[in-house]
Amino acid sequence: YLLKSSLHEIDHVATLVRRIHRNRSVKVLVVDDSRSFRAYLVKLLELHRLQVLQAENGREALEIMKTDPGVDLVITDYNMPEMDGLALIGALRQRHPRSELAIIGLSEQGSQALSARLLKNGANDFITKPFLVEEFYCRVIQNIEQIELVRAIRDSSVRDYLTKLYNRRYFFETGETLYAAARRRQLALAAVMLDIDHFKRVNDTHGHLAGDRVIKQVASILADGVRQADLLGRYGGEEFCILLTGIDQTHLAMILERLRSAIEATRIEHDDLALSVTISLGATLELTDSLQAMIDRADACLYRAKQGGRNRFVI
Ligand code: GH3
Ligand code: MG
Ligand code: MG
Ligand code: MG
Repeated sequence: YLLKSSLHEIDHVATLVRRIHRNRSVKVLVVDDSRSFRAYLVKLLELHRLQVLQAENGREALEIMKTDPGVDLVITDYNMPEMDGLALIGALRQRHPRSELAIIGLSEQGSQALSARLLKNGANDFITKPFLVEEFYCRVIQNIEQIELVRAIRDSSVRDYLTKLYNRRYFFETGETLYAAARRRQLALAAVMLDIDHFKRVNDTHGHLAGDRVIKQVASILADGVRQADLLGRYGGEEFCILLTGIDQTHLAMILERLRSAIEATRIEHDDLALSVTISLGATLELTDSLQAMIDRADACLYRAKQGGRNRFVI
């Protein structure tokens, strides 16, 4: 019976891990001064294809966290030289809120006071050594799932469901900050509006699903075509907006042309068809009275690009 139940447990763990992996790879940092125990933890985690980093004390762990922003979960021992688990957890929580990083503290058996202190210092959970493998997996997975859930909720409030780009509300919220900084520090800022050409034809000829597919594909090409620092959003239906910082006229023209030609060159597969579309773009570098005024100006340029024959940009 015991064997059966533990096999069932491992199956359950595999299902949970698969669910997490669907989204992306999960990164775990293991912190323990005992090399052999660390190796054991790493093996358990890697068995389920979790990506694992290691540190042998708190100080080393903090260094890794500074250089690698992608860690989802830290599992830390308490008793370590240089910097112990409590100090590490305290330091980590200065920079990484519970909504972004899960921390599990490891404590020795019979030290309930320590477990409480780990939690009080900011750990989400603790595991008492020695532990059952099933318990270890369950706690690890539950903590990762919680982080993923918070991320999903946050994403759904700022991202557009179809394209996963930022929605209009988030674009303006964050855009206002970029705009204010550009005004204050006299930095260059470009506002771009773009719209898919004759998009109604796609819907009318191939149906709404094909239309959705096209919008998604265009969004993904745009996302690949802008820098990490640029702000790209879905403005509405088949219209997108971009804010680019620290850019001059020549560079802006280059980027707009690159986006235009990338979309023109793409064949979008839908059923047995290979669809192609073009976009028109309008942009301005003038820091007018407000972000909305800049967008309006870019929109006026977009209108001229449409009037001029589409599949082009106007600055
Ligand atoms: P133009 O070159 O002048 O932009 O022509 P157009 O046909 O693209 O004109 P318009 O911008 O007026 O049409 C946009 C159409 O996009 C109208 C609307 O039905 C469709 N649309 C808006 N949002 C979505 C969406 O999420 N999915 C799909 N499939 N269609 C959408
Ligand atoms: Mg130790
Ligand atoms: Mg439109
Ligand atoms: Mg259009």
